Amino acid sequence: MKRILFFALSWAMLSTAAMAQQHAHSPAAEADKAQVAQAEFKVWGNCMMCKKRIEGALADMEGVVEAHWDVDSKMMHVRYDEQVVSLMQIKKAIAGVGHDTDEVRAPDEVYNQLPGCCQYERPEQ
Ligand SMILES: [Cu+2]
Repeated sequence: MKRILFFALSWAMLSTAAMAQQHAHSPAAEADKAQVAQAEFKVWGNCMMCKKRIEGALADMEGVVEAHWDVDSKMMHVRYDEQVVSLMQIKKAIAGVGHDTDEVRAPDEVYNQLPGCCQYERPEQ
Protein backbone atom coordinates (compact mmCIF):
# COMPACT_ATOMS: atom_id res chain seq x y z
CA MET A 1 0.00 0.00 0.00
CA LYS A 2 2.85 2.31 0.97
CA ARG A 3 4.55 1.43 -2.30
CA ILE A 4 1.47 2.20 -4.36
CA LEU A 5 1.16 5.55 -2.64
CA PHE A 6 4.82 6.28 -3.34
CA PHE A 7 4.39 5.55 -7.04
CA ALA A 8 1.23 7.60 -7.18
CA LEU A 9 3.05 10.53 -5.60
CA SER A 10 6.05 10.08 -7.89
CA TRP A 11 3.78 10.03 -10.88
CA ALA A 12 2.04 13.19 -9.72
CA MET A 13 5.40 14.92 -9.29
CA LEU A 14 6.65 13.76 -12.68
CA SER A 15 3.49 14.94 -14.40
CA THR A 16 3.78 18.31 -12.74
CA ALA A 17 7.41 18.57 -13.80
CA ALA A 18 6.52 17.60 -17.38
CA MET A 19 3.83 20.29 -17.53
CA ALA A 20 6.23 22.87 -16.12
CA GLN A 21 8.69 21.99 -18.85
CA GLN A 22 6.08 22.32 -21.55
CA HIS A 23 5.52 25.87 -20.40
CA ALA A 24 9.24 26.46 -20.52
CA HIS A 25 9.35 25.19 -24.15
CA SER A 26 12.22 22.85 -23.50
CA PRO A 27 11.73 19.78 -25.67
CA ALA A 28 15.19 18.42 -24.90
CA ALA A 29 14.56 18.44 -21.17
CA GLU A 30 11.20 16.78 -21.79
CA ALA A 31 12.77 13.96 -23.74
CA ASP A 32 15.21 13.38 -20.88
CA LYS A 33 12.44 13.31 -18.35
CA ALA A 34 10.46 10.70 -20.23
CA GLN A 35 13.11 8.03 -19.70
CA VAL A 36 13.91 8.73 -16.08
CA ALA A 37 12.71 6.05 -13.69
CA GLN A 38 13.00 6.15 -9.97
CA ALA A 39 13.29 3.54 -7.26
CA GLU A 40 13.65 3.23 -3.54
CA PHE A 41 15.25 0.25 -1.82
CA LYS A 42 17.15 -0.65 1.33
CA VAL A 43 20.93 -0.49 1.54
CA TRP A 44 22.67 -1.64 4.70
CA GLY A 45 25.17 0.75 6.30
CA ASN A 46 25.85 2.82 9.42
CA CYS A 47 27.28 6.26 9.09
CA MET A 48 28.20 9.28 6.99
CA MET A 49 31.24 7.42 5.69
CA CYS A 50 28.92 4.71 4.45
CA LYS A 51 26.77 7.36 2.82
CA LYS A 52 29.78 8.76 0.98
CA ARG A 53 30.84 5.31 -0.14
CA ILE A 54 27.35 4.25 -1.24
CA GLU A 55 26.54 7.44 -3.12
CA GLY A 56 30.11 7.56 -4.44
CA ALA A 57 29.65 4.14 -6.05
CA LEU A 58 26.99 5.70 -8.28
CA ALA A 59 28.53 9.15 -8.72
CA ASP A 60 30.17 8.40 -12.05
CA MET A 61 27.79 5.70 -13.20
CA GLU A 62 26.35 6.42 -16.60
CA GLY A 63 22.57 6.78 -16.57
CA VAL A 64 22.30 7.61 -12.88
CA VAL A 65 20.64 11.00 -12.53
CA GLU A 66 20.38 11.17 -8.77
CA ALA A 67 21.41 8.95 -5.87
CA HIS A 68 20.60 9.64 -2.25
CA TRP A 69 20.99 7.37 0.77
CA ASP A 70 19.41 8.22 4.10
CA VAL A 71 21.55 7.28 7.11
CA ASP A 72 18.58 6.92 9.47
CA SER A 73 16.11 5.01 7.33
CA LYS A 74 18.82 3.17 5.30
CA MET A 75 16.70 3.84 2.23
CA MET A 76 18.31 4.49 -1.10
CA HIS A 77 16.54 6.73 -3.53
CA VAL A 78 17.70 6.71 -7.14
CA ARG A 79 16.60 8.34 -10.35
CA TYR A 80 18.07 6.78 -13.45
CA ASP A 81 17.71 6.46 -17.18
CA GLU A 82 16.25 3.01 -17.82
CA GLN A 83 17.63 2.99 -21.36
CA VAL A 84 21.19 3.30 -20.08
CA VAL A 85 21.32 1.47 -16.77
CA SER A 86 19.19 -1.09 -14.94
CA LEU A 87 18.20 -1.10 -11.29
CA MET A 88 20.08 -4.38 -10.91
CA GLN A 89 23.30 -2.78 -12.23
CA ILE A 90 22.86 0.01 -9.69
CA LYS A 91 22.42 -2.50 -6.85
CA LYS A 92 25.46 -4.45 -8.02
CA ALA A 93 27.58 -1.28 -7.99
CA ILE A 94 26.54 -0.56 -4.39
CA ALA A 95 27.21 -4.15 -3.32
CA GLY A 96 30.57 -3.86 -5.09
CA VAL A 97 31.77 -1.27 -2.57
CA GLY A 98 30.73 -3.42 0.40
CA HIS A 99 27.10 -2.60 1.08
CA ASP A 100 24.33 -5.19 1.02
CA THR A 101 21.17 -4.19 -0.80
CA ASP A 102 17.71 -5.77 -0.70
CA GLU A 103 18.59 -7.89 -3.73
CA VAL A 104 22.37 -7.99 -4.10
CA ARG A 105 24.74 -9.01 -1.32
CA ALA A 106 28.22 -7.52 -1.05
CA PRO A 107 31.14 -9.94 -1.48
CA ASP A 108 32.46 -11.00 1.95
CA GLU A 109 36.02 -9.96 1.11
CA VAL A 110 34.89 -6.42 0.28
CA TYR A 111 32.67 -6.18 3.35
CA ASN A 112 35.52 -7.39 5.58
CA GLN A 113 37.71 -4.52 4.40
CA LEU A 114 35.27 -1.83 5.45
CA PRO A 115 36.41 0.29 8.41
CA GLY A 116 35.15 -1.12 11.71
CA CYS A 117 32.59 1.63 12.21
CA CYS A 118 31.09 0.83 8.83
CA GLN A 119 30.64 -2.90 9.44
CA TYR A 120 26.90 -2.99 9.80
CA GLU A 121 24.94 -5.98 11.00
CA ARG A 122 24.40 -7.99 7.84
CA PRO A 123 20.95 -9.21 6.82
CA GLU A 124 20.20 -12.93 6.66
CA GLN A 125 21.51 -14.59 3.51
CU1 LIG B 1 30.14 3.86 7.74
